Amino acid sequence: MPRVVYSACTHDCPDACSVLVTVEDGRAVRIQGNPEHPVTRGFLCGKVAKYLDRVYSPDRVLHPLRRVAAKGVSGPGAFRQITWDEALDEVARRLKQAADEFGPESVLPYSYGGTLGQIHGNGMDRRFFHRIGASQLDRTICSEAGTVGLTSVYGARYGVEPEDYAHARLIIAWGANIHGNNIHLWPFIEEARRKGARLVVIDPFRTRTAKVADWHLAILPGTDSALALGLMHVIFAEGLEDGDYLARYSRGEQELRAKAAEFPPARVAQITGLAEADIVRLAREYATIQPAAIRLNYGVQRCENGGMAVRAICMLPVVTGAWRRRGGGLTLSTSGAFGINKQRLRREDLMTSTLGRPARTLNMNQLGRLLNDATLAPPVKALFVYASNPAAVCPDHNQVVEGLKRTDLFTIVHEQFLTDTCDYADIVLPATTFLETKELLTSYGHMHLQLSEPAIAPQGEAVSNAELFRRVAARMGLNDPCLLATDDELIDDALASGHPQMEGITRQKLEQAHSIPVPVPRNADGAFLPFAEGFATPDGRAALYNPELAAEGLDPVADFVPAAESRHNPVKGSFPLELLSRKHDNFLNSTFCNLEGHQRMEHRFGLTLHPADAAARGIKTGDLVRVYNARGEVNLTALVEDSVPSGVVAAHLDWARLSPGGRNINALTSDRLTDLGRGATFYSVTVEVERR
Ligand SMILES: Nc1nc2c(c(=O)[nH]1)N[C@H]1C(S)=C(S)[C@@H](COP(=O)(O)OP(=O)(O)OC[C@H]3O[C@@H](n4cnc5c(=O)[nH]c(N)nc54)[C@H](O)[C@@H]3O)O[C@H]1N2
Ligand SMILES: Nc1nc2c(c(=O)[nH]1)N[C@H]1C(S)=C(S)[C@@H](COP(=O)(O)OP(=O)(O)OC[C@H]3O[C@@H](n4cnc5c(=O)[nH]c(N)nc54)[C@H](O)[C@@H]3O)O[C@H]1N2
Ligand SMILES: [Mo]
Repeated sequence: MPRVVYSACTHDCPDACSVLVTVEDGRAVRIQGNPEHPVTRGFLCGKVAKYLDRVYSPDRVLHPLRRVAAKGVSGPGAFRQITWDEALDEVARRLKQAADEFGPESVLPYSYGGTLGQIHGNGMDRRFFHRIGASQLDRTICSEAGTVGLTSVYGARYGVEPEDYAHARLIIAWGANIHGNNIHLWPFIEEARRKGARLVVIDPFRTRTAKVADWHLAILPGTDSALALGLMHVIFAEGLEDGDYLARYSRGEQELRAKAAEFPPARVAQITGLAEADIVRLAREYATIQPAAIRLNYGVQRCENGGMAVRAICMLPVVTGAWRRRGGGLTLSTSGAFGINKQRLRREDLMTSTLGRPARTLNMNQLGRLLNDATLAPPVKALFVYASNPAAVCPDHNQVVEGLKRTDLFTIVHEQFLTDTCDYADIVLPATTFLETKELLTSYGHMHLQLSEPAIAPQGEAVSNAELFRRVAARMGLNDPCLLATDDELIDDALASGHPQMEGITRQKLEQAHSIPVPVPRNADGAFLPFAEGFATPDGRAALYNPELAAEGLDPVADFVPAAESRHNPVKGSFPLELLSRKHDNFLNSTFCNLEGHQRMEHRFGLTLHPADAAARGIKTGDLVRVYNARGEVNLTALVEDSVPSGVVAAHLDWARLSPGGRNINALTSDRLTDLGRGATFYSVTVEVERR
């Protein structure tokens, strides 16, 4: 008899879908979006709708493997199958050896978005590395600039819930590719549009979302802080602000007024590449059409000045009082709404048991630099990669590869497939998919906590992340009870926070209900208006002026500071074209790039150029082009279109091994960090292009 299992997609996406898996004789035969889930609403994205192809792919890694070829040699022939016993012996021995010879901080964990589950991405793995005293990884490749920007104004990391977009009359998708990256928000936007709402997209690239919007503003990359300050300039100049809201719930209004005064529309037009009249019109519409919701996504903060840009954008709904109304305000992330007990899950306190102090922290965006740095003390001697594919996703790819090739570096990769990173692994260990594990899942795009049940048994000899670190810990002779905890015990630890937003939520209840909305305070209409009457800062006011920023040498209000590499700052080492190294709509960062069904949905290895830039270089659609800067070069095929502004080119992330010449777009990106949050700067890159 077929049975239906309640699962949840743990991939790195704001939608965190509730997934129904039909299982027959131990095999998953059907996957669908849960029709009863308030955000999933019965459909899956194009990537996960085909997920069974991934789970049952003949290319899955199903057994432990040991490298037999030189590092850099790829494919199954590069490895020999070994037993788990042999693999664990070698891993335990090499980790101990590194710790004995160079100190425990010579071990570096490297993980990110393979799974967003609390148990497998944020639990036993962290306990293990804390216990052995390994270096800490600064996990800032994705969202940290935005997180710091957002919380520097509001004091918390939540906002308008997706269901409430149906109530908005004006929606701005700001650096947010909703159709590609956040498709489950779309039905709520469409509901609002059926009732007359307008959708404005602010994105240098004409995305699928921009194509179907009412208005697309193709802003130049890295200039959003100027636009936000310019909009506030017009709003203040025309008296369209909500003075009562500002007086009650903000601090620093006068300083903001003074800063906004420096950004008249003419100056903003010159910086952003937008028409002066459009800036004025957008400001008027934004201030007068209420409720107005801004879906700010992470695109903006992948620029070097992205922290400040997020900060400035977050001030807009404070100035207009948009937060007062249902469907008004802003969403960057909802993850702060979940009261998970992170300390109890991760056990940072364990670090002191080996080291007597917290371990050093190394930034994941600078992996290449770190691996090649002869002065780093101690050097990284053992790299343990899981739920990430740094040889594809990390900036400054050539440096990363150079470092991964080091013969004195012992690299372990826990994976589902032989990825780019496995090309440099000494040991590859087989990992389960989300269909094979129990998991507790929050979301950064909605406010429903989910418990995902395993639908099928682990395939081959694959193990979950938690099981992997239980096994490695045991083999190293570590017998702390917290390293033996079962998945259920980890879930209980995560839920036992005493946080009001976890009130009454237990594992048993989640096992029954599968998905539970976090119990935030709601008004008589059932609406959650997070900042209608103040903010989550210590004084309850939005920090339009934040003195902590001054201490870091930044403008305590906000400012436009051009990126080191940009048209606004043509310093030595800059190239004439700004590159957007974007994500594919039908892959998820580097996940799915190797699957044929997913490949068929994408136009790969293209470089989009504006007709003016193409003509100046004698390039037409279909030409092979060399794209280069001081860090590297890639070979792509030109696509001449006006879907980017002149002076901007765009390409997509893919596997390096599958890319022409074996190098992907990150051969061009830099490991420079953002103004706030030490984040990655994938969208602050300059290049030159020539016909090959
Ligand atoms: N299909 C699909 N879905 C995904 C992912 C994926 O790879 N594919 N990745 C997942 C992950 S890890 C994340 S973090 C989220 C991210 O989701 P998003 O935050 O939407 O992230 P991005 O696609 O990086 O950027 C969004 C848009 O910002 C634009 N942009 C770039 N520079 C600027 C700028 O300076 N100003 C403005 N205004 N816009 C700019 C880009 O062109 C892009 O269209 O999506 C998740 N969902
Ligand atoms: N040029 C450029 N580079 C980018 C970006 C960009 O927009 N442009 N986006 C950046 C962003 S926003 C992010 S978040 C990062 C993402 O970078 P990563 O976190 O590395 O994400 P993925 O590329 O999805 O790779 C995740 C890997 O984890 C594996 N995996 C999945 N589930 C599990 C599991 O349960 N256990 C284990 N052990 N492995 C698992 C998958 O097979 C996959 O190979 O990439 C960044 N890199
Ligand atoms: Mo991300």
